[in-house]
Amino acid sequence: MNKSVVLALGLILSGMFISAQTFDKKAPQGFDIEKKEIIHGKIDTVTYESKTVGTQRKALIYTPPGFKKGAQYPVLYLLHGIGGDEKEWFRNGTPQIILDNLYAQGKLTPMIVVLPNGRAMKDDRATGDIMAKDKVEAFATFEKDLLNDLIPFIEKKYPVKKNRENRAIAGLSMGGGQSLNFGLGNIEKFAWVGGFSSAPNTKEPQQLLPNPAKAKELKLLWISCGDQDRLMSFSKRTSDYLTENNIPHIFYVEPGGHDFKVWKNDLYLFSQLLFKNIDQQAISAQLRSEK
Ligand code: FER
Repeated sequence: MNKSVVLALGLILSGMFISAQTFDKKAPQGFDIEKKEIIHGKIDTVTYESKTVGTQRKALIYTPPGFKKGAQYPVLYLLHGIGGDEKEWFRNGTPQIILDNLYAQGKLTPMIVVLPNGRAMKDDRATGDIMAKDKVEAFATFEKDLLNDLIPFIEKKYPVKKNRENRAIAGLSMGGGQSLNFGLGNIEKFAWVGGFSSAPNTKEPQQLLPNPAKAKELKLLWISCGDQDRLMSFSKRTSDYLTENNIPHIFYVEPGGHDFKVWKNDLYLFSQLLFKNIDQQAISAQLRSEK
């Protein structure tokens, strides 16, 4: 073998080794237990002016341990489900604990996480009939609020990197549908997209991605769902369409239903891939092979 073949083989093998070593399939015990002895990030509530809704709206912001105003961070927009609001992840998913623990192990690229209220209407509380037509429609309206009101606000108030390579969107259920709809509909704005147990608001594949080749510009397209979730078909049909069109993506079917046990595990896995040089195909193959 000549030298370049040896070098190429070496690179391929070491790449496989690294991805196999660093990518767990399931969060280890204690991943969501608060540890006193480590440095913690910080959660704040912010209020922004929404021209879309015509009100002041709230979002939570998690800044990472060791956050410095002088640095510049990538941003993850992390969206909630139909029964929630900007506090749903915080209350039920403790993302600040999961992420603090990952930072303590050096497993994350420092990022700011924005937890918005994805029900873009004047009364955006999760009260009354949460399935009412106007409330469900407000989850679609949030695309405008996010792009025209919230992102510009964050980019003015926080030291963040403002290009697509440094902007991610992910969410659970209705928020998963929003992430796929808004992320794939605005690939020039987002390079990292994740749908966790995406709900029926997920657009049909043809409508979601009329020009599938465009999705090759994504750094990460993550679709996950619990194997007991009755909403599986929305994730599966999306992944099938991507596969038919040779679009690199990760389709991760995990044990579980439609609940925070699954979504916390998704955040644990997904967050470690963000804003890094990753090989989706390799990770995907690994997830499939170790059933
Ligand atoms: C539906 C079933 C589930 C639906 C939405 C959901 C709008 C959302 C669930 C969630 O966000 O957890 O028929 O229709």
